[in-house]
Amino acid sequence: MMAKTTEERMDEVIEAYGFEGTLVSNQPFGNGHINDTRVLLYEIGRMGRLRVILQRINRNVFKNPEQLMENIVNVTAYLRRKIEEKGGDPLRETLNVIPARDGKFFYKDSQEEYWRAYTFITDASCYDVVENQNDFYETALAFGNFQALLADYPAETLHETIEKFHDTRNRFAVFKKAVEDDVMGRAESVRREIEFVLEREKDANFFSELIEKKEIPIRVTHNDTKLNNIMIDNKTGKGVCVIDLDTVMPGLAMYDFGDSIRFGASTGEEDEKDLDKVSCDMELFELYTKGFLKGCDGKLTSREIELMPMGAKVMTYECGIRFLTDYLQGDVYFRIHRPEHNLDRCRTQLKLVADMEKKWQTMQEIVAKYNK
Ligand code: ADP
Ligand code: GN1
Ligand code: MG
Repeated sequence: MMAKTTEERMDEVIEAYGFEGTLVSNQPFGNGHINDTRVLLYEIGRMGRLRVILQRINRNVFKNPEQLMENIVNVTAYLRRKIEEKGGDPLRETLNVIPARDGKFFYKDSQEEYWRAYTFITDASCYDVVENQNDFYETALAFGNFQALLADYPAETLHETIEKFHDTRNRFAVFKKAVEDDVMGRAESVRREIEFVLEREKDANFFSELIEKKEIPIRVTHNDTKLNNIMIDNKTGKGVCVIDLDTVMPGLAMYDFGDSIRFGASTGEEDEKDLDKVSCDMELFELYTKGFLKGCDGKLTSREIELMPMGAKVMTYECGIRFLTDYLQGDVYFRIHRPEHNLDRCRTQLKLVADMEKKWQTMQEIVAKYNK
């Protein structure tokens, strides 16, 4: 049998979901690097128009989509209860998975690809750079609150959707191997970036060693807390819903704090080519620190708070390593939109690391102010 065209596959998936109404449009959506996200617009008789998110899960990245969906369904059910208890709106403040016709929370198509559908969060937006400082503060509150809401979630019931996801020591080892293998013959041209990474091996080991010594608690964390993984309400400016729950797994509070800083506190976009535009903004760093700790609602220990600057540096460094590794391996992981996209992304991350090293004292002082 001939493989189905993309259009035929879309028809198959849409049929499996059996959404009500007339499909008006079906477009790619958002700026995620991993899944294929589409927004479908339906006209439902006299009731008006309604949008739905349809995503194809990236199978290269997520080896077990069924376990992944089990995590998401359980975590969102738990969040829904917590949000209701607090008098919030669970249809808007957490993701809601729409089941397929057969009642399953995913659809496996005839080519073994996995799809899922979410209700569309209306009147809210995702951003790739901070457009106003208040928004950033609100995202910090929301990501902190996300952690507080999940503080008592039974972590041992969660599947590890990506093995060793924030194991920076392992990321470093994989990177070294990619340099040795140099399958694309690109290593020579990025000697400086490689050296930068190699000189900081001790940073790659930092959290792994603390975990081994049991010095810091393992919590349920989001693990991918960049600005475009949160929806900001268009009217109120509040962080209304934390999205992209694929990587909710046991982790460290510093990962969530750090990943938000590397993306949101940067003065440039993640793929900015002009590195003069890229630095870690200390005002944004302070704002995020303040908001995140408020959102965490006293759940973090003083030791965890003290380690937040290190979380920022290690997450940024790790992301730089990952982009560079992907560049060396031939751009097999992150979606790219131009030939050297991963290299450009890697350079902004390494620039941020260097900038944080210069501002280290200030970062420590800011965090100390809120560590009471
Ligand atoms: P990826 O893993 O590829 O980053 P995401 O789940 O983050 O995928 O989705 C990509 C983008 O799609 C988000 O940044 C956001 O703009 C949009 N999006 C995802 N889910 C929803 C939703 N339920 N409502 C509205 N927009 C959404
Ligand atoms: C990916 O899925 P997305 O685009 O929100 C990646 C993160 C990286 C980020 C870099 C599952 O996030 O770990 O930090 O790109 N997600 C996965 O922008 O690998
Ligand atoms: Mg995303």
